[in-house]
Amino acid sequence: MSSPLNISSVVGGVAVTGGATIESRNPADDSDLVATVTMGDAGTLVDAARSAHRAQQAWADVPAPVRGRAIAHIGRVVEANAESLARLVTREIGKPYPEALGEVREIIDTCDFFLGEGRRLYGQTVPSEMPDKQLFTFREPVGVVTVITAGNFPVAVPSWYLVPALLAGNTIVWKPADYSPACAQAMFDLFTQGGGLPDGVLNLVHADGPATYDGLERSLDEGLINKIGFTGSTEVGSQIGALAGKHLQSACLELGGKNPMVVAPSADLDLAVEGALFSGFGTAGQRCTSLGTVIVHDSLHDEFVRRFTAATESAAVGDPFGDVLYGPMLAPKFAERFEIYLGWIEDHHTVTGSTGRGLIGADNPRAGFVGDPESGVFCHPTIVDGVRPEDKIFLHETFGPMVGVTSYSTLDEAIALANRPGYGLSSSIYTSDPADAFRFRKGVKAGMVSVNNSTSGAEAHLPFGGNGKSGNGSRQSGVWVLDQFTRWQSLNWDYSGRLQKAQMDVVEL
Ligand code: UN1
Repeated sequence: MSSPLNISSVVGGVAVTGGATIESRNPADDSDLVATVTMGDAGTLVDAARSAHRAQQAWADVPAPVRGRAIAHIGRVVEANAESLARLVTREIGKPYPEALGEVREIIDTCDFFLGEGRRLYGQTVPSEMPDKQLFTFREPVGVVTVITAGNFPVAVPSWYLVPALLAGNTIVWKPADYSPACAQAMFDLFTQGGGLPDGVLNLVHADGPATYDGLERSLDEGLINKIGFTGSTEVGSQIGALAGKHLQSACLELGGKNPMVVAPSADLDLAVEGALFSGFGTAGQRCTSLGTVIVHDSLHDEFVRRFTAATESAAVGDPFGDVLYGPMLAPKFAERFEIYLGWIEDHHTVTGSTGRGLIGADNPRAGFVGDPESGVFCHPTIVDGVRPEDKIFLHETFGPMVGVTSYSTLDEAIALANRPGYGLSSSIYTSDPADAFRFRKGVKAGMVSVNNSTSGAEAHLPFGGNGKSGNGSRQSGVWVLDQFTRWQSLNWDYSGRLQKAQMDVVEL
């Protein structure tokens, strides 16, 4: 057990001391204090936005390829510290160590991708409708970006915002989740290590939800913020989107999911079970891409449920540094919420997949358990068969280790079921029939579709994002995210030496 860290907000390169403190504890072992955090308030957020605002022009004036070099440097620093960062992720939020290492890999991949983008921040040359005139487009940074992130991916998902936003010449106020402050501090230290980023370019603010909302509103009123990047719940996302819209600024929203997996008649059943296990229960079901409901063809339903239950019952849950399918919930509040979701299970449902529901405790032990369930927040994996389209469990995200199962007879019916909850983040189909796969891709209203792979585990250079209740259509990752962090400026250059009027001085053929 390492000694606890003392951390606070960092504004303009200076630590902000004084104020209420909170603790961050290891969710697998409550006696392990990870960090004590001095919390900021709305004023801290406004100060950070002012600091970012002051630093923005100078950062935008740094040539984009040089900003790309700063990103390359960050990638190298993260790579050199990958294991210690991953260990901290596992310790602070309980994500199994191999997954945490994968998460750190995702930061490095993101840096690798964007370092080259510094030399490719292309605009266009565009023909004019008039002679002796040339048109151009340029990508300009939006200005100051406020980034508010969840703690289930406490380092990878922030990098999806931070890396491209910095590369494009923006400055940042980052408000991480209150249950992963140490991961945020470590990430901040790695990003600013070596002086690649001048003070004020990246600011870190620890604040609770109400203070954040208040600080955002005040910053928007002062005209300090030009974009909000938010990953979190659909409810909060819609409030953030409304706040940004009221001030004529936009938000990039990455929200919840109720991600469906269709198992078609020609599916490889073992592969489908493996995919369901990984995306249903990996990260204790606490990914936005986690599997919500398996929609399995009538002909395979019973066999699928039998194999899925058997695989789930033999998977270990426990110490996230051990060989487990998943560890504890991210923080106690997620276990409390999971108890509420368990309350949604109705009489007509059949519950399998674990030796009990809800929290794992000493009086309710589970085969394969390798941690101490008494000192951490661990939940049983729960398969709920027989869910119906009108059930709460079918319609709403249950951020935890719970997977619903229902059945279908025609592909159109499966697609309608997949779309019914109104989210639209990730989805998958298991089939060996290409026609099924293409029809599903076209019919499902999700931003991401997998064929013969699970709903989780998107690669870092494809567009990531959702529709409906999963977001406002914005996409992260790859070149597409640059549309979030830049705005197009057009240039109209007339070298004719006379006033040429568009739409009026028409050149006839
Ligand atoms: C999230 O849960 O917010 O595709 C992101 C995945 C991960 C990212 C999940 N690469 O499952």
